[in-house]
Amino acid sequence: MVITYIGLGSNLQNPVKQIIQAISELSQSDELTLQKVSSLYRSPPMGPENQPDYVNAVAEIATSQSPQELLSVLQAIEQGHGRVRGDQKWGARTLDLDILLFGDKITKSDGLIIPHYGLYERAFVLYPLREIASGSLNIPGHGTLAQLLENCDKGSLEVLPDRVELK
Ligand code: ROI
Repeated sequence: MVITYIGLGSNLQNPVKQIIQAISELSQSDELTLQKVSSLYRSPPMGPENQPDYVNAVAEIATSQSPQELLSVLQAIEQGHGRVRGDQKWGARTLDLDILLFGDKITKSDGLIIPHYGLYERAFVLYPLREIASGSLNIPGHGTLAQLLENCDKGSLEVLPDRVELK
């Protein structure tokens, strides 16, 4: 079993609902075990500003799958949420599921870059991750989670009141 962290993001079609639904789908998947989920966070879009605010969360998952197999599971969930790929780079999306970390693995192959390139400096990833992981978490090639957070301003990242219940 490997511990992996998944970043969830949405800014279309009721983003809070999209994220809660995606978490529920992850919890029902036979291929993985959902262990922890952060609060939901709202932040203005990073990148093109002519799109709605985002809702983000981070989930901890244990899996015996390979990174590529896990990616396929995540992409199937994205597609179930009407995710259209090939649209504008960094454009609005109904659901984005990113593999942030996969144990201590570093990989760059077949469109899969782990750790995720956005992990190192994005407040909407690092703060939710810190909620469910220790500051001493190793970010392969980049020190610890606590070290990354030292250089990451919270900006206008905001915790939402919506709760996610894990059974
Ligand atoms: N901005 C925020 N705030 N949250 C995201 O999840 C997010 N995802 C993206 C881009 C378009 C880079 N901006 C984002 O893919």
